[in-house]
Amino acid sequence: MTFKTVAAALVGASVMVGAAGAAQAAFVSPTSVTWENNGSVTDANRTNTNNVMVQDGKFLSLGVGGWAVFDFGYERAASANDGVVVETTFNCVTANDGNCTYSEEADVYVATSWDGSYAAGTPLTGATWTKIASIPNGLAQGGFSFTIPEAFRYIALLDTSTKQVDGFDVDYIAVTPLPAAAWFMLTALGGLVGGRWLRKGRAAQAA
Ligand SMILES: [Ca+2]
Ligand SMILES: [Ca+2]
Repeated sequence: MTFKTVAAALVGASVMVGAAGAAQAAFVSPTSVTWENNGSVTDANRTNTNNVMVQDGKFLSLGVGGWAVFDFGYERAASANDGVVVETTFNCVTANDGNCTYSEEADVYVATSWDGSYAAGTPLTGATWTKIASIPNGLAQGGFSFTIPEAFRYIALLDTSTKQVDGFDVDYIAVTPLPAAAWFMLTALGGLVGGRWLRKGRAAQAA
């Protein structure tokens, strides 16, 4: 392999990675939101589930110990999904534990299926929920990103706040899937470059 060929292959690789990166940044909002008011959220501006669809400062309050389930439409494969949650806390000053001094927190769960059921006091039912992250509100004002390590269709946020009656306030939630086609390109390219190096190595040995 000449130097020019190597350079061309590397330029090609960076273009492909760039394309994949752009695709990965495409945010997908939930197709529906199920939220159960636990009685502690009374402001009409905090009870609209559509508020989570756009990052705009309008939010859905979970209520202390409350929860919401976000349906992302269909089961998504185990690899290459990231999630992001934006929380709103006015005048947040982040303390050492990651919470604002006005602290609110939520745990993140995922499931591939959910029967839609819930029960007071045991909010996460009707599915095999797996906890994948905890979000302190001080780290979520600009967006808290987390990796989703397994297949999922549903994401649930369960409020774990201890003090503030309105609980964790969800301004925005989305997932950022990397399309299968992008993975295919990267894998194929990796094989191509690797194969060339391998052949070069063998040629050197033969000489
Ligand atoms: Ca808040
Ligand atoms: Ca919003």
